[in-house]
Amino acid sequence: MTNHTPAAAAAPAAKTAGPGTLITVAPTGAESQKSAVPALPVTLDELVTTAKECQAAGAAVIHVHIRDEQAQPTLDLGRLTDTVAALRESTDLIVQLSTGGAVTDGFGPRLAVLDAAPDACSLTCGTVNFGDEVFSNPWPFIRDLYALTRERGVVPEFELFDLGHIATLHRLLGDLGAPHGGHIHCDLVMGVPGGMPGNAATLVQAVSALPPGATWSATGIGRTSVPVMFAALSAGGHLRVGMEDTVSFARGRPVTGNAELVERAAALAELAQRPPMRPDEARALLGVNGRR
Ligand code: KMH
Ligand code: ZN
Repeated sequence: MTNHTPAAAAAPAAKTAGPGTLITVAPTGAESQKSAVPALPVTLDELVTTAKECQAAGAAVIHVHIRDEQAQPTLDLGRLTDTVAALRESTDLIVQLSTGGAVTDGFGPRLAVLDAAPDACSLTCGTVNFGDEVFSNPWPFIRDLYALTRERGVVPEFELFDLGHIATLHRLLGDLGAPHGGHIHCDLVMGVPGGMPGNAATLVQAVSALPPGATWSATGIGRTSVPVMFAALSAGGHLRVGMEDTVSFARGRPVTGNAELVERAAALAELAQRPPMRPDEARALLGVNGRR
């Protein structure tokens, strides 16, 4: 007597260990003030120190916003270029510059971010209410930014704050073709007041609408950080964490530094049996070429 029952014959082949988890750290953002959040990295030294700690904790990508001498958000090209160089010098992380900037930044300076020649950049696929503000991303800007990423050989990460942004992503790919590197990677930014909510049902709906073959991370803003992490891991996604997205580690407990957010994400990824990817594995996944 064998155990080759019809049920056993129909069972899928055992899977080897699944792919790892890409962890992106977004350490600073443009919204929090240093005076209110002293642990926020705002100088180049603070950013590089955080970056090294986060790489050691399991991050493979760093999503970068920078600040000026007064710790205010800036898109100053000289500072951006120095930041890219310093992060490359001190870490193996994929350097992804924000092209979103702050809600007050104009389209010209946001396009000029690519002059700093990062490995990768964020590319938001639509306008969204952003608390009391508006994060403006009209179609002509999205199209021009995407065309520029292709021209400059910068790998875009498509930031999706709302389900409608996914329709724009399809339009972009249909009109202009595949991104540099050939791979589509998205980040679901959930829980922004004005964008899609940060919960499992919305995440599953968003993922089902993504282009075939796309990979994705998810980010839960504020108190949605932890539920979105669990939802993303259970649905096969990757993670973005950092003080851009949440400054509370738990209710009433401020974040002491970005590394503890990456450590928590890495621990959950280990529990999910999809350990953090190394930067070289992330480069292969995302189609990021060697250092220029
Ligand atoms: N600071 C937000 C207005 C991005 O980096 O591309 C936009 C943002 C998105 O953070
Ligand atoms: Zn950002």
